[in-house]
Amino acid sequence: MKNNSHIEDYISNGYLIANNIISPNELGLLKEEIIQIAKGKYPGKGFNVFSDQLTDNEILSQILAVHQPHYLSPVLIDFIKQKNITNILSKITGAHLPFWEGNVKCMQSMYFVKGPGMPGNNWHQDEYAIPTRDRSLTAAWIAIDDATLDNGCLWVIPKSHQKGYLYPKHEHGEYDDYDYAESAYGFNESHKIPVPMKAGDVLFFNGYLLHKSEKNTTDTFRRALALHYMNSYSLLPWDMIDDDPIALHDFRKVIQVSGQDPYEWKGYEKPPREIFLRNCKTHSSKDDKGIFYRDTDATKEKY
Ligand SMILES: O=C(O)CCC(=O)C(=O)O
Repeated sequence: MKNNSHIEDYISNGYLIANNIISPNELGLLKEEIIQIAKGKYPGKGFNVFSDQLTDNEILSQILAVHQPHYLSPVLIDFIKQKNITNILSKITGAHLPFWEGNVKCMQSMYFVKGPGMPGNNWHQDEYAIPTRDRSLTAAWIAIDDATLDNGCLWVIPKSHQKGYLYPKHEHGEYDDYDYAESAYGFNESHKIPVPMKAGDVLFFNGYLLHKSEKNTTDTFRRALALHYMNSYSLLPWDMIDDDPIALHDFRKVIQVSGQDPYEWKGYEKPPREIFLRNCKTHSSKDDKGIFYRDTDATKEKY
């Protein structure tokens, strides 16, 4: 990657696949690291929930996803800065913006383990949760295993990001197939396409692009690492505390990965030494989100 026509395609379609840019060795590190994290390798809060008696597969079978694993794991931080990924991000993240110079920062990681029978995520747009000010939110979704129609690969609706419209969300009621998260509605699904991928491929997509994944109906894992990035010039009003003026709020638990951070002078916030586990299979109640909370009241309040 990536010549100008790839960049034009990304701006127009809202997604781009880069084949084979993560090596088997790197994938092996990722597979091992999630087991180590789950077994409590790193001091911190959030993962003392599995018995020592369980096998690796028994532990992994209980995890749908781990949020912000890079808050604890240096291996995950290395992936956030992986050069093949950041080179592409430096060309596409703000390619729709005038005067953009390739500056990119990362604010989120999510490690999907998604074992046998684990549900998909219904239609959504990532900007709904992570609001950039310039529509620059960009996911890099790394296939750690082959992602297939049967094990729950992603689906996208090409060009659905174009207008920058955030669709409303509601409870979808299909809890045998999708997790608890509300689904977007009010659009035409007829142009949806599946995005099967080989292990080592990376799907990049814009934060307004409608996408979903399906349930894993196989007996193996469908692991993937989703990393989220944005233009460093945009403030990020995310994870706010109550009396913060929204116009100035700027989430600073970020990692600069390309170019200069124009707001470097603000400094960076150290993330908490904690990660969040999503273990939901199927849910009938919106309140039962299947998240193991860590023990402190602070986290219960926040999440
Ligand atoms: O990996 C999945 O199953 C869902 C990922 C997703 O929707 C996302 O990263 O926004």
